[in-house]
Amino acid sequence: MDGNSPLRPQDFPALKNDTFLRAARGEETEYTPVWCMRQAGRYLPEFRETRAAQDFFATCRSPKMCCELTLQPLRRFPLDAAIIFSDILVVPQALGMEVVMVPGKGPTFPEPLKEVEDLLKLRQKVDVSEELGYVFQAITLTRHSLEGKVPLIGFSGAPWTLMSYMIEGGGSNTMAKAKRWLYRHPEASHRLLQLLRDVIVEYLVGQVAAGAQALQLFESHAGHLGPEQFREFALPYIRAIAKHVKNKLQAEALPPVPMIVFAKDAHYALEELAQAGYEVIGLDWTIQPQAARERTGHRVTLQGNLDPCALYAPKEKIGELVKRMLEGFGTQRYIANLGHGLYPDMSPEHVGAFVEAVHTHSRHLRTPD
Ligand code: 1CP
Repeated sequence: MDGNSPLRPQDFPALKNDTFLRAARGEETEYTPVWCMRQAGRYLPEFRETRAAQDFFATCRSPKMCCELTLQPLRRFPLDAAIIFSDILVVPQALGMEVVMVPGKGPTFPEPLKEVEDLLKLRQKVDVSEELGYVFQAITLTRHSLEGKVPLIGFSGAPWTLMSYMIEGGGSNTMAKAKRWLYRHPEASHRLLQLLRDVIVEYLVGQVAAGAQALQLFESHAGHLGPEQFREFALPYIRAIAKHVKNKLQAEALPPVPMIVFAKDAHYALEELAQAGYEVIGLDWTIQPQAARERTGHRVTLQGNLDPCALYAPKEKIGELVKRMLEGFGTQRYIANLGHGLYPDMSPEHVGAFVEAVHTHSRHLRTPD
């Protein structure tokens, strides 16, 4: 194998557009970088075609397919970052749980955790390279295939969000089963959260070793916790993940990468999140840009937060909403995004209008005539 093998995490092509990374690190940018959560997704006809008739998790296990799906939105839109196509639920699979994609229902665990004793069924020591090596290979292949166009973001679910899926067995409106554990079995809950934390740390470090240039931690179910439970069952793990990932990257002589935390609906904890060791705080659309800025100071870069449903609006309206959002966040220490992922019925054309509006208005705001 020569040094440029697409499956070797070395000799990557030089990065041509580092706007996203500079904004993440708090450096000045000449325009506002933009990417979209779920930019590789079912709203793209080419995504539906590639995914057709294939099992979702089989797709996740194919580095070639993950690479192709990651690149698809970049062929259409001048996005400033790519995010590796995968899913947060590959981590519970690595712990030994079965997760299947049920058409029309979503990801489902046939045997969710019911009793505290069920924790013993989980692998207590996970060989992350063995269980999740396919994600690392997908990252390496994609980083080579990107040809340095934009940086590649790696990601993981955060411990509480993964715990909630492992107990609920799938999506849930109330999270009642998972929250029941927090109230009735706090010690066992902490044991599970610690197990997840340790696997996530190794998983994220492995992603950087494979070629990821930034990392995002998804605490998508933060809003189901109130401030007290967030402080007890989510925040300490979010903090520990940033600290341990950074320490390990340094110890293993890997490049330091910016880390993003997206704790959906956790604006009650914004001040604490701003001090949790992340360079970037991802925001959902329920908080006003100015308020988020005031509450986080200038310690962190903010990312977000247009209501994804705003993309149903006519294109001119999208432009107006983007302009207002950019004015609210200001020109620096900011990465534009939606406040959550794109939905399958959204129009690619409107996604394009969103991306273009960010680039146009953000340049205009810097040099008003
Ligand atoms: O068949 C399909 O294509 C299913 C749709 C789909 C897609 C496109 C799922 C199932 N996962 C994904 C990819 C995915 N998931 C990415 C790819 C990269 C990109 O953003 O372009 C990412 C980052 C995720 C992360 C993810 N998966 C999250 C965190 C983000 C969020 O939405 O809050 C969560 C909660 C999941 C679980 C999941 N996977 C899939 C679905 C439908 C769900 C939600 C299930 C539920 O709660 O009901």
